[in-house]
Amino acid sequence: MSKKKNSNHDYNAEHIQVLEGLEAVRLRPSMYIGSTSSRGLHQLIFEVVDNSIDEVLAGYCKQVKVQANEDGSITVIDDGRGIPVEDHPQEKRPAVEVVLTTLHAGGKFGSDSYKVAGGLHGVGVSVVNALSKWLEVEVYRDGTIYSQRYEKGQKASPIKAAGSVNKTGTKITFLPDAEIFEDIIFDNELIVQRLRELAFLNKGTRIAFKDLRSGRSEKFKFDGGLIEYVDYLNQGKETVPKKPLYIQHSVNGVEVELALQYHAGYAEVLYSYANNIHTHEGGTHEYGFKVSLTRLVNDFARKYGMIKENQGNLSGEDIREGLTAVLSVKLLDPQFEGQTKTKLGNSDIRSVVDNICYDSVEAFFEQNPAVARRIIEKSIRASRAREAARKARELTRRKNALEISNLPGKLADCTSKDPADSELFLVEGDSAGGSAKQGRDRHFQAILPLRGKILNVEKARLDKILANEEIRALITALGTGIESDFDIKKARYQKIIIMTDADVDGSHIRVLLLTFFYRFMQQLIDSGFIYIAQPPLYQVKKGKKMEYLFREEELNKLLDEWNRDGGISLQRYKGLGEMNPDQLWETTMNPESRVIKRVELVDAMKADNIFGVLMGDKVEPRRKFIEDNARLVQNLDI
Ligand code: 0RA
Repeated sequence: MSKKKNSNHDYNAEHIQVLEGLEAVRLRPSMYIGSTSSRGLHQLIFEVVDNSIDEVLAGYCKQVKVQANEDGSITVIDDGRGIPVEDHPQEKRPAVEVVLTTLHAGGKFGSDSYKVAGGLHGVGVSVVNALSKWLEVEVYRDGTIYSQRYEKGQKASPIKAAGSVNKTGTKITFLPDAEIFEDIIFDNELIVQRLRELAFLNKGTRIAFKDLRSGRSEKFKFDGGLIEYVDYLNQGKETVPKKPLYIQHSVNGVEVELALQYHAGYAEVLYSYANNIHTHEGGTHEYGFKVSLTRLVNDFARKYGMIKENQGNLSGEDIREGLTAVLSVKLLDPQFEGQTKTKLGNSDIRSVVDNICYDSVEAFFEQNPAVARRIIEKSIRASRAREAARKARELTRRKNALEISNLPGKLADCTSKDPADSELFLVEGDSAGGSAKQGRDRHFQAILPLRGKILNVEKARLDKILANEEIRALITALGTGIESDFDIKKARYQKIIIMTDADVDGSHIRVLLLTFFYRFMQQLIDSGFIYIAQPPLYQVKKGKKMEYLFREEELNKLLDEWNRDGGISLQRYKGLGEMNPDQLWETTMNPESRVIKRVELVDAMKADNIFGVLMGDKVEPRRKFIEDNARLVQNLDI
């Protein structure tokens, strides 16, 4: 406001508007990038990358490089046309300045290529500029290198020619402003995941990442695009058809791309995108795809006589059991709706996608009747299993209602009835279960021993899973119900602690349990209720001194400190059962002294892939994965 008063003296009117624009961004950053947490911080990179991808979509850019620099800044380089440097006709100053200092300026250059518009996305590089301590731009255009520097969104140097060059493109380097963001440390994993996704979605584009500090470097280029995306998601699984079915088709300026493939498991994985934005909440394109697939499979099932006239249709859910599909649409004016602005709203897209998908998948079914039959058979089996599961569930529910206490016999429950301070330990084996029961604080700690390997839930269907005794005991103990009946408010414990041996069997049972939670009770993970206990690996004694150690490195360090020669006694715990109840309490269960790790789901896509590899049908990739990532599984970076 005060600046407006001075406008006659210091600035021309246009200039003030610009200043106010970027100041508004600094004042309320969350309005432009969603938040000032890690998510918002990464949004800065993706914002710049999106601009480069716009150049890809316009057909002028083949590669994008992202580099994390030693000083914490980020560089994004592309080989697009380069941001124009000529004077902007209305603003009468270099266009690159307008782009970097005016909100939503990107769209002003009126092109009819696909661009992301509105909402959180596509707010423009000016927002990145406003929220950076400094930003430097280099433009390669007309054989010349132009460069300019900004500080907190404001021009710090005029644009100047700095030599000649025989390429075109844009290089933007920025350091996020620590006054704005809670933390300005980037997470390479998040960056790499988004870049990989963009490479899948924009086939043939080279997208690279390099971290100059850690030396990590990744290069992506997928000529198969969505086909390779589905291959990646179905890695390690038996699939039908062998190669994903792929469709690419444009109608009235809308480009539709789809890749799909069934796998032998039961999970449905459907990712949809509009202009490279992951539409988590679905929308018209996803709906169009779903209704077309349901109609088509039913049409063929009737044509082949696989469902009879007097039988009802297969449901969409049944038809999508075991389906992995990625749908990507590109359109001129995407409308993003929904709570997180990730639902495509354009109503005309529904029938466009419906028609394209129906016709193309129909043609595929005509040419591959054996595949069509297998898909229909799978859907029919899913439908029967769903009916069986419904009955089984109903039975469990009725039983619950009738019997006052239906808690499993081997559960040693806690006395507290307040879920917020109740803990449930899932313990491998009866002997460790016995020690845990004796060692625990029965006031708030419950113990459920789980015998042997529980069922492989990735490979089994819900009806079979519900028939498994261990799983039923677990579900009843938790009190939440399962899948569609799941209700987090009914959870009897808000800490569920998986306590297994630190060996291969232990890590297997842990992965099985996590897969189970992930598939059927994901909210428990999302709510942060799932934990992993960390039992010690060694006990070392010397005279009156005694230490528990959790890692081999700690052991070596301590042995050096205590002087390896005489008087040291070392016990290596091979299993929980080797600890007596007091030791188990002290090292692993006592909230005062224990370490437990909370399980977090960083990225659903990655988790899906990892669970697929671990739990899928092919043995080889699973074994390799466990061998390669023994630590990862142990640390649960998933
Ligand atoms: C405005 C207009 C044009 C391109 C760009 C901006 C542009 C922005 C960024 C940001 C990162 N990389 C970028 N590449 C291009 C169109 C250029 C023309 O018409 O020549």
